[in-house]
Amino acid sequence: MDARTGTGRDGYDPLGIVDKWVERWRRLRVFEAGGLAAPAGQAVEARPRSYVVGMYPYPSGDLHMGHAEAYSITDVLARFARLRGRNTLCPIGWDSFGLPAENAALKRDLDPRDWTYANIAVQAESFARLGVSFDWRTRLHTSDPEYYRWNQWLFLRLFENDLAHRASAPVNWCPVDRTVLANEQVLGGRCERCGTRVQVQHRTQWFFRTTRYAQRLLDDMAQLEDGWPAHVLAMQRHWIGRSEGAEIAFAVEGRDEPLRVFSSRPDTLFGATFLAVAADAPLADELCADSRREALAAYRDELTGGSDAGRRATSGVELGCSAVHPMTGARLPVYAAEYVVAGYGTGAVMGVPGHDQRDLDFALAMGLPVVVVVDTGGADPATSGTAADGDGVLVSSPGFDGLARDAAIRAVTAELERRGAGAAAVRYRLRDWLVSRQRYWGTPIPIVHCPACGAVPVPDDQLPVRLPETGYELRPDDGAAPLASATAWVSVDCPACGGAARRDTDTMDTFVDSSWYFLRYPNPRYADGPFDPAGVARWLPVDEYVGGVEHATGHLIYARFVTKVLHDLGLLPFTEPFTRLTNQGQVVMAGRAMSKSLGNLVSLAEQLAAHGPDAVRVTMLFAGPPEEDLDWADVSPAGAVKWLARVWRLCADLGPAAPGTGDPAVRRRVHRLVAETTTLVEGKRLNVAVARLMELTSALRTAVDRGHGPADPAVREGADALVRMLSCVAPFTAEECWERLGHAPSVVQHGWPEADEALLTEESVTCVVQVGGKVRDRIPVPPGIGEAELRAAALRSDRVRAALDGASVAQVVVRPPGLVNVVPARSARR
Ligand code: ANZ
Ligand code: ZN
Repeated sequence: MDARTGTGRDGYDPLGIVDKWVERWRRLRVFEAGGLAAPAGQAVEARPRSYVVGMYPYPSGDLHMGHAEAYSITDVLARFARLRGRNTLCPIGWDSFGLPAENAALKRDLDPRDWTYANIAVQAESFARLGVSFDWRTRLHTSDPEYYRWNQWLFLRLFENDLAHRASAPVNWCPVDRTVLANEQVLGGRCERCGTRVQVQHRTQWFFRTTRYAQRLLDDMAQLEDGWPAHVLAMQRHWIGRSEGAEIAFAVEGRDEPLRVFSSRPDTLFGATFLAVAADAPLADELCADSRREALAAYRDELTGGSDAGRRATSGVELGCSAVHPMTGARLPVYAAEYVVAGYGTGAVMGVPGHDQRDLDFALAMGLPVVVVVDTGGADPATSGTAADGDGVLVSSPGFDGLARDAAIRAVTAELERRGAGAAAVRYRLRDWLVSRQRYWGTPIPIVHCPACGAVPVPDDQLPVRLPETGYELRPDDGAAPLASATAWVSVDCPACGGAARRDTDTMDTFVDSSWYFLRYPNPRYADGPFDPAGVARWLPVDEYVGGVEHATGHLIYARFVTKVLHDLGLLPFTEPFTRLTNQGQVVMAGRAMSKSLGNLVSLAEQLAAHGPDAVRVTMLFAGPPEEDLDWADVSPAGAVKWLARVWRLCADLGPAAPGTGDPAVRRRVHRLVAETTTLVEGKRLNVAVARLMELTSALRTAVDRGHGPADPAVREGADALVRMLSCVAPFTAEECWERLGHAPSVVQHGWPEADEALLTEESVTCVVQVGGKVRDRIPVPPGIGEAELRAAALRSDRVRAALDGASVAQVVVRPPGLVNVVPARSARR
């Protein structure tokens, strides 16, 4: 079916109505929130507010199917809140710093700015034509100096409060491209661009101390139990990864400092047969004997960069020193091993191959002894290759044998404390947030490095530190960070001593930008701080936050962290930024994620051109629950167009309503469906809500065709209700229908329909009343009627009395609600 011609739709033109409404909504300013950023204390709005935020987009090109899905859901929630009388703010901005702009600029030899802002312009236009009810006054771009200056401000507040610090951390280095790669540019240990094996290099980089907030990030989840999906909370809990155990000190021969390890199983101490430290950390260098340096360097060369997941447990290199067991005094070898993570615990482990699988894999690969110290009744790990990690009692642990796990942990920890060789400890899997990026298109870090003063913060009144717009190389030949090539920009006077100094040449992770953008929306031009306190008081925290589950641990942890920091600085009155969270699923094609290389990319622009924005929105919302993946191969935008055309025709067919309230059965049906749809949207069961609207459409059509006709006031009432509710999912069509029903100027200004409680009681059913087995009457009764009540109703019937003709009643058989049989006494009329 060709949408343009309107074939088969009696003139319904889903594309022809778009511009008209985009324009009219703009002119009427119907999506502008009341008193957006009015001064503090000024009472502008008595209505309760609703702040509905979709995670802001990255401007990678035009909008795609994923955007359409996410913002269709966001928009339904916003429009629903608005119709229900809430002062609603649905903001929009762009996450416009980031690597793709830099890659596109490199490839096409242009300025990342031009690429970025051109894409933003295209997306903004597409959003408008998708009918998303944004309040465009909130518009912000994180790559604007007026925005990123506040990233720098935030950085400085963290720095002052000892929440930003520098430490050495590994980066992925591509020796061919001579550049640092982001983790997402490393595929299977190789450079995404040239396929070369990535090397690990160490650089001093900036971190935010998220670990200081680990326990509060856990504790405050209590506030989110009702509003966030349970699996997102579970993912965060796992990501933060609280672990209880002990820190244990092993003396190292020839070294003053002991080697400390963190173990969640101090009860297995007597099974430790080696120690291992993270291969990519300085600790390995400190422990390494001179004779082993070459071996360590060679081992490091083959380390693969990237995520922790791919770390092999079966390789390592001996460092040539020995550690002393704190209980037995045994000498244990010390290794550098890839499977030990530098950032977790102390970056060192005691290897207990009997009871830890990775230690066992390592020990078997290295030919190290395997000692069983917990009797779990399982097979011998040394021969089976499977660590005995079950419960049991201690064995071969002099002084502790026979103790079960918890008691053993307590006893061994107490003994370590007595000997000054350890203490109970809590560790978190969560790591400090590495915010330095060796990239150009990001927020410059507001620090100046002075040979005399060290790392000196740029004074607030010198912010923003602007990105140089010229005189830089995106990929300098010397392999340095792009900003280091902007020599004129880099040289600066030290803010502290005035001497010659250099700017920090890293830029910030773009997750810094997105950790607080929702605070700025109410007043994006605010110049006295990152956000307007009055706007924040009026709109925050976010009532409904919508975005992909891929942000469950990254963005949503960072935003929670920054919110808590700002709270602690006295700048925010709340500790959690997002009260309710909805995750939308992915749009896939024929069971697979859409991708250019698979050739299964569905173009949103083409879908919009073929079916119009309303049908695309309806298709996405109707396909399944918001959080589930949506397979475009299984849905029918043409079907959605047909339904919308039916609604449109229904409204076109209705004449002026006759007086009165109309057919009571139709009214009851309408009000029941309004009540159900309301509950469904509240519960975010949007696909079922759309199904109810379809049901209402059919019911009204039937009533027009077979019932009291197009003038029935009940049908008219139903069509009004249908169109108001429809405006949340298919706003363009709803507006056209609203006009056809004789209203003006926009359905947005009219409320969500209210269901009349009195009409929600169930309709009556027909009860057959027999006398002596012969049907004598049919009476309407409520479906839930009780036995005694039904009996009385049947005996009241005139027809039943006539049939009895004076005979007395011997028995009444009552089967609610459908049947009553009155048995007359034999004596009568015989
Ligand atoms: C000895 C031991 C014996 C361990 C045993 C476990 C089982 P969770 O529970 O996730 O916190 N570990 C400690 N630091 C590490 C690091 N930096 N890199 C890799 N592994 C590390 O894990 C804690 C356990 O993970 C610690 O307890 C340690 O191994 C290991 F039967 O110590 B265990
Ligand atoms: Zn200085």
